[in-house]
Amino acid sequence: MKHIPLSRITALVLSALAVTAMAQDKKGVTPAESNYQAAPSAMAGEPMVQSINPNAPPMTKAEFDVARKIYFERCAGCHGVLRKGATGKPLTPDITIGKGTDYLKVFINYGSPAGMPNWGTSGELNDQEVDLMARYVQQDPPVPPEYGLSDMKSTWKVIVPPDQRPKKKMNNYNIANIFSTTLRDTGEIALIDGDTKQIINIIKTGYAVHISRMSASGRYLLVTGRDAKVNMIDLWMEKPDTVAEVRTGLEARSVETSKFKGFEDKYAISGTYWPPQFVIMNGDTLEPLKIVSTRGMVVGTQAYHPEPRVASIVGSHFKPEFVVNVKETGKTLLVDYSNIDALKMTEIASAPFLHDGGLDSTKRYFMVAANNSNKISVIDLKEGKLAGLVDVGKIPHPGRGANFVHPKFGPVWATGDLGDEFISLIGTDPVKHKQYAFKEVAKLTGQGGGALFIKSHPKSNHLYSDTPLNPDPKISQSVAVYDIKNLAKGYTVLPIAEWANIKDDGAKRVVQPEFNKAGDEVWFAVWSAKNKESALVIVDDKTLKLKAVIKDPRLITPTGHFNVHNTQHDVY
Ligand code: DHE
Repeated sequence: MKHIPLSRITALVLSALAVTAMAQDKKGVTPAESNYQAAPSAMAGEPMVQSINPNAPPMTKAEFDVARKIYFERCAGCHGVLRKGATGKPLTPDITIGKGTDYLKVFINYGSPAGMPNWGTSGELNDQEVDLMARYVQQDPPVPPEYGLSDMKSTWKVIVPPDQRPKKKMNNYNIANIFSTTLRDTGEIALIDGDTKQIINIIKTGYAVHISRMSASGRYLLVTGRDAKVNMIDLWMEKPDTVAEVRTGLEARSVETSKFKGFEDKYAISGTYWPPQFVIMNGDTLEPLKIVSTRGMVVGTQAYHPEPRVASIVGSHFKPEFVVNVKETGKTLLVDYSNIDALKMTEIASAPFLHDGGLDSTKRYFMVAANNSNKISVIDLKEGKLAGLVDVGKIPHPGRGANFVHPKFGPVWATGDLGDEFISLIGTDPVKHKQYAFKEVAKLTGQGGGALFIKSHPKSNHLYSDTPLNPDPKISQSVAVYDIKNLAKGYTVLPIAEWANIKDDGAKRVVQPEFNKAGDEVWFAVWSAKNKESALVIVDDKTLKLKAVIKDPRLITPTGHFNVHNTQHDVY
């Protein structure tokens, strides 16, 4: 064993103690929040060539492969595929070799106040694995393969060609009120009839399925997995099912369709984390047509970033444009799809780590969280420019956010925060409420940090905020509801998980409020591990009383849910 001088051991112990003390002090960043970013990457199983740095401690091929798998399962979400740093610090050999194996082991063991989880002391990694990872991050990062048109085409399947699909709706479902529920760990979605609360179909989708979006006509549902597999589901079929599918990369989070008048259902778009790019596809077959890389310069520093991931995408209602948000470079691309052979793009720079967001009530402004910059960027989709950059709380996480009319400030859009207990209200009406437009006009206090999604509806007087990542089960298993007409009154707590009446000891995290079409019911997922019971709980929006619980052994790890009408028309 290598001899370590006493002074070095003392320094390491002191640094470990300091890290532990600070980690205990820190408010808001919990292991759950850090782990949230570090969901297993679909690339953990991808073969990659072992890269050897002669100055790094040696590793066998077998060790390298185990460490690479752990890295993609736990670390890539924050530190990036190429370890250039994203929401986590860069971990390239020019930095890590100088720190040395012992120092790195302390950090991996104890975590850091900046949000690095304590992988060792939490028991997630054993001593051997901690040692392996400390040596691994000193090697040159292996580069996953690129994914071009021929790769996409080799996965592309049109299961039912457009001319063999129904010419009219072949079922009796009230399609506008169907919900698509993510069944995360089984890689499936459940289509649920919002009127009868019956499951219509369970459809196999991509790995760790992530979101659903609707085509402009309301006929096609598009679903993306984290492995970048996109499913196109035809809701007109007698039993709605997949009619086309394609894999657009190795890792993805977003999918959307063209919504501008004259282009309804013409195009779909998938944005990928790896490779860092987006692809425009044919709207009724998913044939990949045009791939655009997002590699480029970071706003501000203008330093090159090799893997700026594509985060949220929305279809503009004002122009034939996709609004593509590029996380690490902090740029929103307005991609004009009116002529994809002579593609025009407007690049709007705001702040790094653009993540999730939604439209204001007029659909003119896209409000997107620059999450680790603690800002909301406001993109004017009519003028094609930045309308505002608003300072909010710690790590804003709106989902698509919530629009409502505030008694004093007029139309506002709201976001909750992952890193603190506040909800920010931002004025969105530059015409009649100019003095409040694109400013944080008020902060509401919520149940605590760990908020992910917030929701309202034009027909509702309520604002709902979940807190599924809060460390306190009382808070992660309930939601806060505000009376929009009397926000000063504070919030009412609805014990959603308790209402689900689940007998076992699952995590029962309550996640994502979503309204039905009429705007008089709110749906929540009660999300437990895949070997525990989960449920959907439906609340009557007028009375705030329990209306229904949906349980079924097939509802495994439900997380997001998307109402057809509200998703199609961007109602939230
Ligand atoms: Fe999500 C939306 C990325 C973890 C549930 N998530 C999004 C979007 C992005 C994103 C970029 C916006 C898509 C859009 O609008 O086009 N999510 C990521 C991650 O990178 C992250 C942090 C870690 C990861 O490796 O995936 C992550 N997300 C999660 C979860 O753990 C959640 C809570 C449960 C799950 O199903 O995995 C989760 N994300 C969701 C949901 C939406 C979403 C439900 C859609 C919200 C909406 O209202 O539209």
